[in-house]
Amino acid sequence: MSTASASPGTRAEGTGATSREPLIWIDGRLVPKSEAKVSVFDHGFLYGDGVFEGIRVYGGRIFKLGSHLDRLWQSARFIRLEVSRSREEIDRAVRETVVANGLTDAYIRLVVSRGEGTLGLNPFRCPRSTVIVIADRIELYPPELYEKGMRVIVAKRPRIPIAALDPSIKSLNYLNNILAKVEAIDAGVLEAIMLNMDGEVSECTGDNIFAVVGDRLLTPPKEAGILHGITRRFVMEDIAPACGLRAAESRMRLADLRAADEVFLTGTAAEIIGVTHIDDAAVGGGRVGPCTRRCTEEFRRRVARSAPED
Ligand code: PXG
Repeated sequence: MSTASASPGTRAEGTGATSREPLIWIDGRLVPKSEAKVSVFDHGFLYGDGVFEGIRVYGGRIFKLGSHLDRLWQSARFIRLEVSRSREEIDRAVRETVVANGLTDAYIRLVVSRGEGTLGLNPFRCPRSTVIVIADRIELYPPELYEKGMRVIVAKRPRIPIAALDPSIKSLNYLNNILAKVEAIDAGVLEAIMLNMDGEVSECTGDNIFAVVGDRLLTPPKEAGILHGITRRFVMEDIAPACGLRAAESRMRLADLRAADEVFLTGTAAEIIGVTHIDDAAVGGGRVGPCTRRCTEEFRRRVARSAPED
């Protein structure tokens, strides 16, 4: 989701933060970007050994920070990574980094890497994990894409199976997604639907996927091999009911998506965005449908009014 032209991230006036270098929080210190460095022996760099979160800030409120911290710790536990800071310390670090950069609407990247170790794979020879908080302007899909909807392809490469590396772990190892994203870029589009090894729809490279069928809002279940998206959950629990839609998890194949009334994607950066074509075939009449529009509006209204931080 990073190809975009729009850059609505706003730096507050009068803080001086516009003229200075961005400040990065790294292992307890806020340092200018040019000095924010990690060791070449960090296993996050050497092996993609670590976990991360991408988080939005709306009007100074950290959207779903509690849920992001829950997921970060779940991911860390799964890869047997001990986060070197407490939950409260990281909560504070996130807020401090946003304020220090004078940002009110932003994108936060929270990274916990395995830390510095030896050249061998053994993660337990890395004594202390490295924690990094980056707060930056958010790069979004171009605004007209929300109006017109977006084209996606179906990646030829399957989503990595749960048994090999559960996609619910938000690890630093994103090559499966990156290679599917390259397929999308080669095809001239911005996202790719990924199927699991059984040929079922799982998710996109950086977004979850939904189908509207009548008054039902369907999305692949966790067993399909997906990241348990925080936007996905917010849409299912809060946005769908407010829009008169009944949300449910449902295994689906491509034919189900193609036959749906509407298809849309959800993600921290994308929020909610309609899909008009899958591999050149129109879905939902090739337009952004009314349910997608209602959900998008409801989402925007809620985060603009008072973004929930739970
Ligand atoms: N699936 C995958 C594989 C993701 O990486 C989502 C779904 C949506 O989850 P949330 O919790 O954000 O609703 C994601 C998260 C980017 C970028 O710059 C996007 C994500 C992660 C990292 C980078 O495009 N999306």
